[in-house]
Amino acid sequence: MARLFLGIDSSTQSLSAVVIDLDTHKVVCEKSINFDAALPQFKTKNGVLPGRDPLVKHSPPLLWVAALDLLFAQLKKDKVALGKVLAVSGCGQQHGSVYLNEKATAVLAALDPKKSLVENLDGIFARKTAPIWMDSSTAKECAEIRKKLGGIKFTASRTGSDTFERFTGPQIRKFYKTEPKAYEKTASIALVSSFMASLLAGKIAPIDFGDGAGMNLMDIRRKNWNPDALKATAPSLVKKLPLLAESGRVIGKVSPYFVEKFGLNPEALATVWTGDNPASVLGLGLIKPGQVAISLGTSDTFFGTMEKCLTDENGEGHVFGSPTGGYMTLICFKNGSLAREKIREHYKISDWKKFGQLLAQTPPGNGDAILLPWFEAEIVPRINKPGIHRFDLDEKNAAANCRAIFEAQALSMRLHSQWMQVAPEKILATGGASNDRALLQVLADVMNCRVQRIEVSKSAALGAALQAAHGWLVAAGQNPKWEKLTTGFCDPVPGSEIKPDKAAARIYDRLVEKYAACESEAMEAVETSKL
Ligand code: XUL
Repeated sequence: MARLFLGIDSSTQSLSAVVIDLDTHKVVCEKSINFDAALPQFKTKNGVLPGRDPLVKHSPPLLWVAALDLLFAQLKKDKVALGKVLAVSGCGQQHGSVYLNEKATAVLAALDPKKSLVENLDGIFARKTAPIWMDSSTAKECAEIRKKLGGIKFTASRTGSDTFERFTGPQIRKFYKTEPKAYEKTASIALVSSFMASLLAGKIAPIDFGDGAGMNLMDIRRKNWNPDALKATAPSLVKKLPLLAESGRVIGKVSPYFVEKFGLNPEALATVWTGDNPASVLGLGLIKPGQVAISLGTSDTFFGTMEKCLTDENGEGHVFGSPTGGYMTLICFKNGSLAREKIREHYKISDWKKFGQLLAQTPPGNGDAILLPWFEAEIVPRINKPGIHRFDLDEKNAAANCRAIFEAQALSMRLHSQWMQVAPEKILATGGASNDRALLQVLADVMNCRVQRIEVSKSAALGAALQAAHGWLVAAGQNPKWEKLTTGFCDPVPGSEIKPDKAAARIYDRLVEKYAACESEAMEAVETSKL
């Protein structure tokens, strides 16, 4: 009998499933439910409820619940062999929080298959909506918690990150301050990931070390709730938070609801879910310490894996527990494709091929010219006031500006990932802009390491399916190796490897120093409003 494993990704705009076959090492099915299109009655736009305050971003948890019913119905309709699924795992958009009342435990334990999941769960919420990762309305709470924890460096070294508006601790504090009665009625606080896992398991699920690290509440080294962080956030929090556990750990058998309604294997195991980024790290095959992937999208994201826990004392990067047991880091640069496109538009360059040709007319290092492309407020480094800064760079020189934007982004990644103390052997590049060889060559030269493209469809849901398989094998008393488990699922694109040019790499070893100095100068000037 085929050994199938189901991974589910509960993301901002959709709920996706990937089913893998562990014997053939093949993906047997991929399915997605788009929230706005499939469930218009929840009135979301891109999965988020419209509202008056642009800083507030919430979603209705019942939307995710309804989508889970639809997803399973679709899998059944497509004749996916749900009866052969041995374990289910998943991941969720990080940081979002769901507030449950005292009825939740009993309701979860007795889900009635004759009713929909929404009808079953309607009465279990202490808060109708869930703040999600796009919410940035908690600047005050961030400052309060950071202060109580002893500043940026200490907050980051204890919880893995400085306080951030979207992180769950500051969100919980805001809820406690603004709706104290509803906070008091909250019996249990879940993350999106642990909430969805609870539906599958039919009981309150643990939060894992990956997603738990995105809360500013978990001790990143000891992997338990940090009493000081809990105290700095809200009262009685320890009673409201579930247990912490490693992702993929078996919680129990799946709820009979899914067995009776959709024909899921009654012996299938429900496991602990994780965050979408930790799951993607797995889905991209980053299973050994020191492996790095860069996703070149609207924002550029740097993912790295580390064996030991090091934290960023500047508080710019995040450290989460990795599903493979060590640690992973996530550094998000907001001015990614967005900034590249702005430069292309500014110089009226028709396409990326032409852009690459212009770039090739200039030498690596660009004659020491530097561009700081903060078209939007930047996350890394923290820049609240957008602005473009040129140092020894002529704005009229289109070719030099084309090179400058790519070099700036790669130099910034090199500079701001130094705290990880990881010298990658190879960087995997993914996302829309990873098709651009000119960009990847600059990346290889600046990082002085090989760069190869990887294209994995639904990497988060795939990571979750692999996590389900791992959890099941562990529960069966085996000692599965991640390397063996991931073989064939996430291989980089053959023939796409780019080698660094040694002479160019030496130039960038020097230029990164100048880049850092320009960055400090511009940041100081922004702070003192000289620019
Ligand atoms: C990570 C973050 C986002 C969400 C997106 O810190 O906020 O990547 O996880 O789903």
